[in-house]
Amino acid sequence: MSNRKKVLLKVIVLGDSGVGKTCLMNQFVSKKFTNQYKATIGADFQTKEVMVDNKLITLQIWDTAGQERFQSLGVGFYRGADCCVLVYDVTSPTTFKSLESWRDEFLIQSSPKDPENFPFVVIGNKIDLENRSITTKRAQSWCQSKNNIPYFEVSAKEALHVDEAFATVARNAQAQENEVELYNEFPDQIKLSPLPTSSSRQDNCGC
Ligand SMILES: Nc1nc2c(ncn2[C@@H]2O[C@H](COP(=O)(O)OP(=O)(O)O)[C@@H](O)[C@H]2O)c(=O)[nH]1
Ligand SMILES: [Mg+2]
Repeated sequence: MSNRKKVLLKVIVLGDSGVGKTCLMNQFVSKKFTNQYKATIGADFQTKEVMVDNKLITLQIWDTAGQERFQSLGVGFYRGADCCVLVYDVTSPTTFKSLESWRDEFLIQSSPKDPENFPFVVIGNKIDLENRSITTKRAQSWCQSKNNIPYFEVSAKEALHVDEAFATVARNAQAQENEVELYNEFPDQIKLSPLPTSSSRQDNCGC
């Protein structure tokens, strides 16, 4: 049954201003890159259909509109996300350091059911530039320390590895969605615990 359902997965892209979030999304969705720097205004998200394990899914990718400067994106931005992409610029150490607070902010704002296993993907962008300052090893070890977040180094400008990164985003978002569906399919199981004894009933009174 669930195979015939249309699958729509929400992906949000976070990271400091200027790391290339909008360019990455445009490269992935429209295969376009523009050097013009302009804040995203209007459209909150773009969609793209991708195949994951022979199944067509629609990714709804949410981009910020410049408000990331103030880390105030509003709860609607985070709500119902199936995957969170954290982006930094490999030539900018500050943007790398910010990954930690973007991850924390996401977990606070979206409060996923299973925070430890929520699918993040980290992207180091602008590898076409000469002056990189964060080594692959350093970024990888941060990702490993956060429960093995998949890590990709890309260039939105040169269209390097962008599709690979988003293929993993799609696959992991899909896996997350399946887990949520499974959980929702059998809600009655939650009620099948034995009746509490009088002492434990006091413990569980919810006061
Ligand atoms: N060299 C290079 N510049 C990039 C790349 N991606 C984005 N940029 C530039 O970085 C600046 C910020 O990009 P933008 O997508 O607006 O960043 P955002 O604020 O995170 O959305 C723009 O001037 C882009 O042209 C890249 O892969 N390589
Ligand atoms: Mg932007």
